[in-house]
Amino acid sequence: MRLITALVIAVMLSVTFALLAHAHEYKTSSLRIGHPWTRVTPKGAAVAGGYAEIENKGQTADRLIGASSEVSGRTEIHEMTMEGGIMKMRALPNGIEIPAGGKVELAPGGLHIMFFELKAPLEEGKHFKGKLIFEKAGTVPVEFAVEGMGGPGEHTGHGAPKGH
Ligand SMILES: [Cu+2]
Repeated sequence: MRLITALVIAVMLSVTFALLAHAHEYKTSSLRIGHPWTRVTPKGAAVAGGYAEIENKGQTADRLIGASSEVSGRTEIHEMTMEGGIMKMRALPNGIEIPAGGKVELAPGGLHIMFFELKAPLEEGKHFKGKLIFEKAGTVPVEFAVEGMGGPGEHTGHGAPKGH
C-alpha cells in the first residue's frame, strides 16, 4: 500500500516537472519568450534548429537580431520556405521583426534559430543555455529544452555551414 502511494506520488511529481519544463518562458519589460526548444540530433549532426514563441507586448516593434548558445560554435537566424516544392533555407542577416502587440512563432518549417558547429549531440530531456539578442530589449538569457524527434527532420542534408 505504502509502495503504491509512493509510486503514485513519484508519477505525479514527474508529470508536474514535465509540465513545468514545457511551460518555461522568459520576460523582459516588453517581450515574452515562450518555450525555447530544439530537437534531439542524430550522432554526428553538426546543426540543429531552435524554436520559440516571441510576443511583443510593447508599443514599439522590436527585432530579433542574433542568438548564441553554449552548444554551438555559431548561431544564425534563418527562414525556411517552400519554393517550387523544394524546402529552401536562408539566413536572415537583418533578423526577424517582432511587431508591437504581435507574436512571432519560430517553428520547424518556418522561421528558426540555427545552431552550427554543435559541440556534442543534443540529448532528449536535456537543456542548454542560450541567448537571444534583440535590437531594443537587448540580450535575453534563455534555456532551450531538447525534445524528442517528431515530424519530419527538416534539417536533413543541411550540413553546409554557408550558402544553403
Ligand atoms: Cu536553418
